[in-house]
Parts: sequence; C-alpha cells; structure tokens
Amino acid sequence: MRLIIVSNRVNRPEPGGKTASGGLAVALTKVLRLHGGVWFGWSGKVVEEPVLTPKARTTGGITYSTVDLSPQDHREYYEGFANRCLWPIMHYRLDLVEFSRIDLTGYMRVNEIFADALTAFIKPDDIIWVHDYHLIPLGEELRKRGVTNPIGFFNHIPWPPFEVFCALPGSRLLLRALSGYDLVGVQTQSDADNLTGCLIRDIGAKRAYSGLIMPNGKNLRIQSFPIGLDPEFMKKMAVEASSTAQLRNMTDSLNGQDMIIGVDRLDYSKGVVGRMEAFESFLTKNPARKGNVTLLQISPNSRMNLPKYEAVHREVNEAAGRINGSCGELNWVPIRYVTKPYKRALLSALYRKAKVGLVTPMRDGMNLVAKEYVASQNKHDPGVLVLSRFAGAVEQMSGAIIVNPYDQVVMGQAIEEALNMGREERISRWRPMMENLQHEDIGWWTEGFLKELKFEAKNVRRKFG
Ligand code: ADQ
Repeated sequence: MRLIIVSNRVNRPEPGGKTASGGLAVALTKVLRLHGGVWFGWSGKVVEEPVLTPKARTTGGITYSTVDLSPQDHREYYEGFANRCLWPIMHYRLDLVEFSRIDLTGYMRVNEIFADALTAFIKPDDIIWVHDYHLIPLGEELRKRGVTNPIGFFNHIPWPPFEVFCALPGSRLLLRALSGYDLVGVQTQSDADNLTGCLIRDIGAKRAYSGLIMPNGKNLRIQSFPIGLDPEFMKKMAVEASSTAQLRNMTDSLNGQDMIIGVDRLDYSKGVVGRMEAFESFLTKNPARKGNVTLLQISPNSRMNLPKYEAVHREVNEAAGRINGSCGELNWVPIRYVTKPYKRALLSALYRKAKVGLVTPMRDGMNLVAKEYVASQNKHDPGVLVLSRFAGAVEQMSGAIIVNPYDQVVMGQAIEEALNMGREERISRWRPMMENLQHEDIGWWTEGFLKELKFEAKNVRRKFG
C-alpha cells in the first residue's frame, strides 16, 4: 500500500536549501522517511500560468510531486482564506479574521485544482493522508472525482469551539466537506470535543456508537492523535552539536551567564512579546540577576507579506529594544533576539545549553519546540520547561511549570522558580516527560493514525459497498 501525503507546501530538500522552520514540514519529512511514499502539494513557486500536471522527483525513497500556484490562487487561497481567515479563527482570534467571499472562492478553487492533479495519479491501493487547514475540502473534492481510497485528514492547529468557529461565513461548507474523509485527526481531546460540537450544532451531525453520522449519512470518526517527534535523534544531535565550534563560541559569549531560550516562527499566536515582558518582570523583581542571565529568542520571520505579521515583527522588535534599553547595562544585554532560521542540530544544542525553555504561546495546536527542548536535555542535569496552558503539548508535558501566557507576572515568577530549581526536582520533572516522548514518538503518531484510517475505511466499504 502506497502512502500519499498531501499538504499545502511540499518541503523538498534542496542542496544548500533553506532550513524549514515549520512544525508540519519537520514532522512530515520524518513520516515519509519512516514510511516512503509520495508527498504532493504546492512547490512554493508562484507563476503566471501554472501547468496543472504535477512535476515529480524521487529522492531517498520519497517522490515529491508538486504544482505551482498562480498569483491569484496564492493571494486568495494561501494568503487570503487560509492565513488571513482560517489561521486566526482556529487560534481563537476572531478580532483578526479578514473574511472575503472572493478568498473563499479561491480556496475552494485551489482545492479543486489539487484534487484534479491528484486524481490523475492515485492507484487503487493508495492510502491518502491530507494535512492541515489549507485543504479541508480536498477529501470531498476527491470523492466527487470518484476516488474510493481511504482518505484521512489531520489538522495540525487548534480547533476552536462552536461559538468561535461558526462565526465564520462558510463554516457549514467546510464542516460538511469533512464527510469526504474516513477519519479526522486533531492534536488534543479538547480539539476533538470542539470539532464534534461544531458538527453537531452547526450542521446537525448525530452522535452514533461508531462516531458521528454526518447529514449525508456518512460515518465520520474524530480522534485526537498528539503529534510526536524522534526524541532519540534529537538527543543525539544535541550531544554531537554541543561540541561544535559554533556552540563553543556561543557558550563563550555567555561568559558564565544562565541562558533561557525561546524558539518560534514569528507569529502572533506564539506570545513572543508577552514572554519578553515576563522576562522583564522577572528582572525587575530580581535585580541581583541582572548581568547573569540572558534570554535568547530565535524567531525566523514568516508570512511577511501579511500586514498582521509585519505588525508582530515590529512589536517584537520594539519590545526587545525597549527592554534591552531599560534593563540592560553597559556590559550586558538582557535579550538576544535573532530572526534567522538555524540548522536543527544547532538548535538542539542550544536547547541543551539552556537552563529554561520558555514556550508560552497564546494558543498552539501542539508545539513541537516544547518537545524538542525536553528531548535535547542532559539526563543528569536537565533544564526546566515553562509551558503555556494553551499549547496542545500541555496534555502530555505534566512535568513542566504550567503558566497562563496572559499573565506576565506569573510567568516572571515561573522563570524565577525554574532558574532556582534543584537538580533532583528537575530530574524528577523531566524524566516522565522524556519517557512520554519516547513512547508517543513520531512513529507512534504515524502508525496510530494510519492503522485507524485503514480500519475506518474498511468499515465504510463494508457498510456502503
Ligand atoms: P508551527 O506553528 O510551525 O507548527 P511548532 O510545532 O512549534 O509550530 O514547530 C516549529 C518548528 O520549527 C520546530 O520544529 C522548530 O524547531 C522549528 N523552528 C522554529 N524556529 C526555527 C529556527 N529559527 N530555525 C530552524 N527551525 C526553527 C504547526 C502547529 C503546531 C504543531 C505543528 C506540528 O502550529 O501547533 O505542533 O504544526 O503539528
């Protein structure tokens, strides 16, 4: 059985190419390395007259099959409906939603283009796994074209409750379209409950023993599958990269100071400004700490064509500048803020070096940085994870200090507690988190989803022939 992974963007490794700094790209690369198969989606190129037949290239057992987008498709589908409308609404930010019917039409059109391109090369034995909010209607479009293969969908970002999601004009269109899938996976139980609530209250789906019965009579199962990573690989990278010259230079520049780390794509959902202000609150309450601790915040720019992202970029720059100006000294800078993507090996060594991992999103589907930080630690002297109660990872990372990202004072106190925590307590908090990562790793996630998808698909075929 061949696996076809579909996502908006295909992360094809290019010699000397850029490091991917998105959770989905990192995770799907790993899935296909484990499994082999085809990865289909957008090439990342915008061209005036895109050819609709996918271009395919096979490397390392993975076939990368891509299509280009036209400027109009890119504007309406990707920047418009997906990122100006669905992304904020899924992160509970109704105030930031910019809905437009033209963008919704573009979103549906690109899903049709993807479905046409895919249908042409699907074989009877293929299993199809669609990823993320860009492609909610794709399953239904494939069904319209006669595809009867098992099709699963996984949403990497949160699913908000009825009161939020169903404020979206077009919510019913998207919810009904989910009946094209045999299985819908989300990150957490609360996402599963929210999506179920939307389906029942907005389009009248009914609860049944086997899941939900959609208005068209189709069965739909919704289940949480918290995404994992490869903790052993992360640990190995962290150990190896810790002895590189690059890391040594960085460590020398710290001059014995403790380091706190934050790593996020620059996005309003990640709570970077609040985190910097929490660090400021910590320094104000603990002036003796000035000069002997530093916050390293690594935030590569993302989606910079969108005004909201330009604004976050500005706000983070301003916060870093203001705090460095007011708390810094002639010979000490409190916040080191960099916007470059770094190689994963270097990131893992930086995580290992940091006494505290600050992961404080306002809302996040899972947050792989929290897991990467834990996996990179030295088991004899691990650092402390400070984690937002609104990151999906919180359901598995009970050894973290859990904080409310809207409360900078409490986050400041959490930084203090983390920096002062004794070795024994740090080990006893870290160990169960690492065991969980080892058990619920990326292989567990992939196999768990695919096993349930095959099971559901078989059930449906048995019932409906
Ligand atoms: P993201 O919003 O991209 O993912 P996250 O899960 O934290 O968020 O993943 C970010 C990834 O990018 C991590 O692997 C991190 O190491 C990497 N990264 C960040 N900054 C980097 C830098 N400067 N250089 C190199 N790499 C960098 C979405 C959802 C998440 C969900 C994932 C996976 O928003 O909630 O966890 O998908 O499902």
